[in-house]
Amino acid sequence: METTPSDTILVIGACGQLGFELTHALRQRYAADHVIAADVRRPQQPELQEAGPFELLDVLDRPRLEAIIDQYRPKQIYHLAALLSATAEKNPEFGWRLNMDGLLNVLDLAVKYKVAQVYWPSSIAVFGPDTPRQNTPQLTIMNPSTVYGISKLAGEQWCEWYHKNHGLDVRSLRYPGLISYKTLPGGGTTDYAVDIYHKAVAGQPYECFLQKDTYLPMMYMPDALKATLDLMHAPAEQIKIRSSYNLGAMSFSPAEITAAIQRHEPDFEVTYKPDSRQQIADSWPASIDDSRARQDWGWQPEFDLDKMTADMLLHLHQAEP
Ligand code: AKB
Repeated sequence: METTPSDTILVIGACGQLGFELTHALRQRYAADHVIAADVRRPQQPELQEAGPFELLDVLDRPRLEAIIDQYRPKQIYHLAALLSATAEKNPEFGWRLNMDGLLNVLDLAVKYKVAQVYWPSSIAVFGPDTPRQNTPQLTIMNPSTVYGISKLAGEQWCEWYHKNHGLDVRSLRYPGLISYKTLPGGGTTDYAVDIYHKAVAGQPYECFLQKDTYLPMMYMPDALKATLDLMHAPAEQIKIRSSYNLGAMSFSPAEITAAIQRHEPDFEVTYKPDSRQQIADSWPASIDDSRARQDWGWQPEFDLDKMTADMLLHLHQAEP
């Protein structure tokens, strides 16, 4: 175990796609009872509650958040609760409030209670239709066109502001679409790249909500976990960017992921029926330049499309009843 009793970690949004796996990874790495999982709803995955402490928490309920921080005195907070791009577009007022006020509650209380480190995820959604789409640089035109993207860009600036003005050690990554066999995403534009594997394994055709040639940056969950933990463990002087780091691993289109799956499941069929998420995808980068993350703290992904596809299909088939 790499921990002492004071090394308590609070994960807010622990029942989500990333939160569930990150909580598990942290509990594997540290003493499980020092990793406090918190979410607005009770976990559907019983292990999240059985393997360590669990607290019901709406991050917008500041007194409750403060009570939890006061009780556990966490050394680190991972604040992951958010509405993703497609859902926030349907509920812009709540999307803005949750994504913005939730972050400000966490940053403010982290300063008040001298929390040593805060992690908060940003996204490729901070970029917009005016951004160069290929190999999108760290610093470039942003102009996001979604509520989610606007909230992530504003959140990045707040992280930088808290670092500069309060010395808060807050760190962040701009995740691409995340793909996992353990958890489902909820309400994102990149969700098709998870759904498609589930349909393939179920032996059913898939109707894709993006056009076949829409390229987006994507990442397999083990790489996302590694990036997050590597970033958080890097010495503070190596963290030169306090807004959020570009992070890349692979980039593919629906046609390419279909072909990768068909190399294992030749009868798998995909049709295309773009919906409102197409417009969001069209405003995002097709690929990401993550050279700053590679230079500053040694980021290096392990999974490409073929390696991820083999692993996803293996695990999803193993989980079949
Ligand atoms: C979404 O599609 O909204 C997210 C993201 C790229 O941040 N997966």
